[in-house]
Amino acid sequence: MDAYDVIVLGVGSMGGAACNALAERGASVLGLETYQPGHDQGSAHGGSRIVRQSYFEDPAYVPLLRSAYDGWRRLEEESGRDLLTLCGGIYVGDPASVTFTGSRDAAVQHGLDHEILDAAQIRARFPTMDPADDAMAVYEANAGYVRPEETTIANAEVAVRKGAALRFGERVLRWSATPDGGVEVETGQGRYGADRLVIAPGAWAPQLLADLALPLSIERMVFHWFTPDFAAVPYERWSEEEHPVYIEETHGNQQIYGFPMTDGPERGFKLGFFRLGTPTDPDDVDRVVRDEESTVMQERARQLFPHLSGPVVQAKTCLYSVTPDEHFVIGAHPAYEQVAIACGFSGHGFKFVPVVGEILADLATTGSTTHPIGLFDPTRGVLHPERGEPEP
Ligand code: PYC
Repeated sequence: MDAYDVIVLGVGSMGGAACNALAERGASVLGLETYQPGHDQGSAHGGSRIVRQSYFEDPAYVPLLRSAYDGWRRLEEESGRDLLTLCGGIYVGDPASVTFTGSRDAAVQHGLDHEILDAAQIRARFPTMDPADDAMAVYEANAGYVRPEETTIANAEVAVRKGAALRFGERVLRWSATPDGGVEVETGQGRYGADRLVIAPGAWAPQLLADLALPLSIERMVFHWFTPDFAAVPYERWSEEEHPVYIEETHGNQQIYGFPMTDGPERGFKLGFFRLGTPTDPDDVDRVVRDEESTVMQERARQLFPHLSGPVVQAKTCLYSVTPDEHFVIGAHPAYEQVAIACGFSGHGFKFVPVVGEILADLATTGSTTHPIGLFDPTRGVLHPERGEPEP
């Protein structure tokens, strides 16, 4: 049986970054992945993912985001690929919304550059948008988007160049801890041994971490690309040269998010709902997007973008792995110290890819990390409702 320092299960976004970081440290690494790099069966496709630092989900994410930004630039240099575009980000909401107040509070607490805009200022600056009269926004120039497929391919290429062995098209059947404190992994093609294991399973966490019975909801999400009315607002105003990424939440309305046009006027203006996924089985996802789903999306989007009138250019499904508190799960496996796990990214994890790779490499090589990951503790009460702990 082949033996390695570390085996990584899942060479998608997080696992690929872990392979890269581990190989960088000189570990002998085997990465195992069911699909091919850049595939569209999981949570890392669709051309773009938001990056931002004024993080309304919790200011505790901000130090990780600073590290992630450094990591994005490093990965660009190492891979020679163009991954991160800082076109700005705007977070619009009514004055009491989490989107507005949380973004503002995170920016203030961490001294991040930002501007506060009211509805008239939003309209004047971004003529694609017509927000509610009481809307307020945080505008952050240091935000934008990253390219998910390119990222996953980049990490795989760089990891291999540094000596990692990556096996694609090989599904993991089971893993186990061995009596000597190592691990063993069985796939459809072979058995492998290692001192340490990293499990970065994406939407397949319920299978590969079945022993933990985490309360993860694997959800089918839909995103759409619509054609704007360029006669009303010209293409340039929708393009990444002038338009930021955005998140909007007004008066209890479900948050929407989206991107400027990144690849020319034909590709459409991409957007989606932040939540509103439907539970699914990652091996049996309904990939067909129905007209009704597009209509609901377009009607909601037009509350902010009245000129988003054109037809759907494209619609795609994607998978979220949602935890009850929407914070990630990263840390040592509660029963096996030689196993590090990362899952439950709840639809907002991609921007953290480089720093999660570093954290997983830390955990697999030293058993701890200096990055602040307390929020993601796999043993926290909300992930273990069987304990019946009171709500925090
Ligand atoms: O992380 O900004 C984000 C995001 C938008 C939609 C889902 N996640």
